[in-house]
Amino acid sequence: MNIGIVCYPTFGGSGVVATELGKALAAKGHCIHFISYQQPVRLGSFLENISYHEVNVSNYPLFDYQPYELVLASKLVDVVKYEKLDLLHVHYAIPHASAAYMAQQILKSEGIDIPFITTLHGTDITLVGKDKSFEPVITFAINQSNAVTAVSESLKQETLEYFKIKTAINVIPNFICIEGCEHPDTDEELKNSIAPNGEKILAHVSNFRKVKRVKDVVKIFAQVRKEMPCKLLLIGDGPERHEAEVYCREKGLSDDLKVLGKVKDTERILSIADLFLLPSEFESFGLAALEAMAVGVPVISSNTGGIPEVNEHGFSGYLSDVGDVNEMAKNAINLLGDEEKLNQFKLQAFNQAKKFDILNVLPMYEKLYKSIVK
Ligand code: GMT
Repeated sequence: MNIGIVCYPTFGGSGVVATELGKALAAKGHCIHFISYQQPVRLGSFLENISYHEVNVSNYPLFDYQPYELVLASKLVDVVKYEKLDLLHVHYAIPHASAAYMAQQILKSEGIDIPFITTLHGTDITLVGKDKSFEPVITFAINQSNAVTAVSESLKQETLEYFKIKTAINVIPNFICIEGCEHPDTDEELKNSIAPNGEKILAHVSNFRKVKRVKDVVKIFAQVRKEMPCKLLLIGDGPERHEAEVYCREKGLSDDLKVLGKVKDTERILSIADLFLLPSEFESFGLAALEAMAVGVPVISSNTGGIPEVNEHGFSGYLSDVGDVNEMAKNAINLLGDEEKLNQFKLQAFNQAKKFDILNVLPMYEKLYKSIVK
């Protein structure tokens, strides 16, 4: 099939999922056209069956805000026509679904039929989606989609609760490529440089937005550090990063904190960790937790949104109520302090991640594509 994938090119989960999906589809022989305002970070260099079409946003001085949705829709019309696409798959409803609808209508007026699938990722529905000013457009664009998917059952239910949705929502979970994670080469040099005396390593990956509760990450770490020598790796960047760093300075934790910023090879870095922390206020899925589990790192998380569909309590890690830092720290201390149990959880985390192997998930997307392409 000839498929156009529209996504955000950044480090966020929806862009990662869209890019990895496109790469996997291309490896199976489909022709994939990524359409975005920048080359997606996970795309890397040239790959067979993949092309990238950039949406050029001009900065005409009249516009305080550039009309991205319009240039995206125009780009979609162009790519669909000239690359003869069979289907558009847009990741993240805002503004991708409405841009796809606009392109679809323009093409229809020229006698070209192009179906589009919208994949809901989370904040498009839960945070921004609840902002009433977006609601009519999101509801309309979702309902006009030829098919809709959500990355967890929880997100599907949230969507149905907040929007009047008439289209069926298919749950297709996020995925991980297990091949290559099975025997990850632990980067001993990196491990020694982070924890030279064999300290336990806790890790957190996110975009450091409020919803991630990064302060809770640091508070959990502070409690664990009272009980055993340990290090905290903070991976990613965003508005809450500075506050977390300041907190560490004030509490005298900085010597055991390593802030890595945005990195592309998260798996390599995560594979040196003993525990992953995800205390978010909300997660539709929690892809970062799945990425940690795939390299055998158990997860201490909140029990919100779609996280319980990914992290199994008492198996791949532990779940607690949002904000229950004390319980999260207690679970972390128990696990890290018992080597045998920790190793068992590391294995179980990997086994849990296997359920989300791309080999199981890719056919679900392909089946859906076939059902809407004439
Ligand atoms: O987590 C974010 O803030 C980024 C956001 C995105 O769209 O990139 O992530 C959402 O989509 C991911 C991929 O489907 C999910 O794993 C995340 O749980 C979800 N984030 C939230 O729901 C807060």
